[in-house]
Order: sequence, then C-alpha cells, then structure tokens
Amino acid sequence: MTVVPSSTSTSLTFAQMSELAAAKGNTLKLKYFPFHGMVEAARFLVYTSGEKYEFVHPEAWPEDKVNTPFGVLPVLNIITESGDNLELAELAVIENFLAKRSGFLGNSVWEESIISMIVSSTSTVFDKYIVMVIRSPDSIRQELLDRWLDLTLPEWIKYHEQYLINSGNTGYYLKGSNEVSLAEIKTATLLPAIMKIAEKREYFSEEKTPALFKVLETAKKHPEYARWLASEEYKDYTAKNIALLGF
Ligand SMILES: N[C@@H](CCC(=O)N[C@@H](CS)C(=O)NCC(=O)O)C(=O)O
Repeated sequence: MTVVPSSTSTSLTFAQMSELAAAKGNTLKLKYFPFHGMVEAARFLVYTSGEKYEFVHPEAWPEDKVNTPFGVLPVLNIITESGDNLELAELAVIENFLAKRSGFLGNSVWEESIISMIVSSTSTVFDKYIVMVIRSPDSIRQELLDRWLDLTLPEWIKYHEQYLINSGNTGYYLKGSNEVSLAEIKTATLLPAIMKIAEKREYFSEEKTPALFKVLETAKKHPEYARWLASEEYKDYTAKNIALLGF
C-alpha cells in the first residue's frame, strides 16, 4: 500500500513555524465532516479566534485520508499571510493550540494543566460513546449503550459535579476563576448531546446536576459563545448532527 505523506512546510524551522502560528492575519482552515461530531468546541475556538477562517469538509472519504497526517479528521491548517501552510492533527492538540491563542487555557502552566485535565475527562466520556457504542456492530450496540449509560456516564456526572462543587459551584471549574476556559466550553458543547443520548435515564436536572447546569449557563453568558450558538453555521451543523447521529 502506498501512503502519500500529507504536505508540511519543510523549509521552515520550528522557531519560524512557532512565530508564524502565533501571528495575526492567518487563515484557519478546520477540516472535519459536515456535522458537529467531536469538533464542536474546536469550531467555536476557530470562530472566536479573530482570524479569517474556513470550515472545510472532505470531498471524498476515505480517499482523502492520505491527505491527513494520521488518516483521520479533524485537521487544522494555518495558512500564513506569506502562503505557508502549517498543519496540526489530533483534536486535543488542535483544541489546546486554539484555546491558548485566544486565552481559553488559563494564565499559568498549572492552570493550563488543570484545564487540560478536565477537558481530557470530558473528551474521554464522549469518545467512549463514539468508539464503544456508535462504531460497534449492530448486534452488540444496545448492550454497549447500556454499559456506557449505566457505568461510564454516571461516573463522569458524579465526579464532575463533585469537582465543580469543591471549586465553589460558581459555574467555573477553576476555583476563584471568572474566566471561561476550554474546560467550561468543552462541557458546554458536549453536555446537551450527552443529555439527549441519556434522556431516558433522567440523570440530569437542576436538582440532580446543579453544578453542571451552572457550567452551561456560564458558557451561554459568554458573548462570543452565545453569538456562535445563534449563528446559521452552528445551526446548520446541529441539524446535520441530529439527522446523522440523533443528537
Ligand atoms: N485521535 C484522533 C481521532 C479522530 C477520529 O476518530 N476521527 C474520526 C471522526 S470522529 C475519523 O476521522 N474517522 C474516519 C476514519 O477513521 O476513516 C483525534 O483525537 O483527533
């Protein structure tokens, strides 16, 4: 099998690439399938970056795999003003890169690590649903869905409620913070989908999950996030997500 490596700007040094990636005036191109899937937070971070951006979709899949670093999406291409093309793959890395650029990753290395820790926990619960349930054979999907609903999800709910309450139940994960970070954005983007998937279990309510609901309110009060939720682009991805995945 021949794998053609995806394009990278090999003539630039890492120091040059770092400078270019942080510069203003770039165009951000985020490639993923034409629904929210796993990139809802990443799309918001692109939207709020202040840079020109394009949300692009593969023309043909799996044919387009070979044009990505690891055969999967999302991929972020940063096109600099001088036409260089810097490429990043792997969702967590793309999210962190974009979040750091726009101030959604705290104000110190420790805050950054705590935010990444919380995001990783939330990403994992959703990834498990995608990998264990959605991609499973029809014959065992219901059993795996029940396992996710009865074991995986309740743990996430319990520990996140506890973490938020220990942080003061303010709607922010970081104690004493009043700045929206990727931790709140990640939860706010995935919680509505998770609630829909689990609606028959009745795990979520103002009484049962007050701290998680406060995170949703915190995110919705963020002016840029509210603007993103109201945008046609966002609504279009939501409609396609519902049509394809049911949430
Ligand atoms: N480790 C990757 C996983 C990405 C992933 O699983 N992408 C899926 C879409 S959600 C994909 O590209 N699937 C198509 C394929 O595997 O051919 C990441 O975190 O970005």
